[in-house]
Amino acid sequence: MSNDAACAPGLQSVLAAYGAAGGAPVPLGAGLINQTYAVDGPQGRFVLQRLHPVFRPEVNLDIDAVTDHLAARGLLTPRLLHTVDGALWVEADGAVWRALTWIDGTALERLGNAGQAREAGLALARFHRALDGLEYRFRSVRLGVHDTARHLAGLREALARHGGHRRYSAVEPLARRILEAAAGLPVLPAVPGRIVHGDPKIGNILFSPDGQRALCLIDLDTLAHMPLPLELGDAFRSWCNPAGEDGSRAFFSLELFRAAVAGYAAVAGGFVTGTEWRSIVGATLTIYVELAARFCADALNESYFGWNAQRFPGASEHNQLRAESQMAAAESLLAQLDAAGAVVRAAFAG
Ligand code: GN1
Ligand code: MG
Repeated sequence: MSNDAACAPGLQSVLAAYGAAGGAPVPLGAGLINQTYAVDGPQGRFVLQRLHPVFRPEVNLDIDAVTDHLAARGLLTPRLLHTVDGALWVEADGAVWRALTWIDGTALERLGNAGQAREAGLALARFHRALDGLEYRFRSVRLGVHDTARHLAGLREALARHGGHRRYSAVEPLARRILEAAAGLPVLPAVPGRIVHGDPKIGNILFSPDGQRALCLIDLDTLAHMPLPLELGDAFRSWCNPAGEDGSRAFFSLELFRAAVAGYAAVAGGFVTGTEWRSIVGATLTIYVELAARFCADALNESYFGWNAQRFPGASEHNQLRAESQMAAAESLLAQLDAAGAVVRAAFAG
């Protein structure tokens, strides 16, 4: 992952703002959007993040309000640190930086077993339950996050714009496959939004250092009102693919799905409506195809997702593999639709 911000000229002023002048940030985590570091300051270790410009600085007001509520409900959560001047973020070099409390734990890139899947389900359900009934108007609102039609249009546009791309002929057939799969997606019923995490992929759940227990959710920039099935679809598309997001042998694990859904329903069964839980499988399939479209478009645009220059010659290759991986998992789920539906029914109505 490119982490050139570690040597950004403004970094020392950012560290000073948090009372950690002279600290040496160490790159942390595998996020594709923000750049994240661990810093050892005089008051102890903390997390420092340089926000991607897709997020407004006011997102920090939302994180502050929601984590306040989570903490008041007894949940473990990262909290924003104030600067020595009492601010929730710092602007330097045209970027927004913020700091968060350190929680000892490990972020997994893929689930290893059903016990972890159940833990992830419990953690996400506790998060949703704690926010159920919270009245809050978000200061930072990103439109069209799961507007699948918009993401598909973005893919078509990338095809139209990048006919001369060095990898066009490799990417184009995959793009056609994604657009074809999209045409067969179920129509999801409209449901009222709830306050959700917005990006509950496995890497955004912090596990205990031994990997046995899910401690809390991290990376809270995508908090939003959103239909619950889309949130759950985004969680399960990630959690139930044991190959991870850029593995070459992606599939949908019914075993992980069963454990994750059971964990989720054990805590949230009481407030999830029938319309919501009946849409979970269709939403999971939808998010696979939607995210495949986003990765595939970026295989031509090469402008959005972070990528690993140690493993791939270019952003295009990395994003193509990610798109292929989402599609392989989607096709695997498609072949197990009835069984997946039965898993959800057993958990919520059994
Ligand atoms: C991005 O920042 P990160 O890696 O947690 C992306 C999500 C995708 C995810 C796929 C703001 O999340 O939408 O699902 O990559 N975040 C944004 O790994 O686009
Ligand atoms: Mg993340």
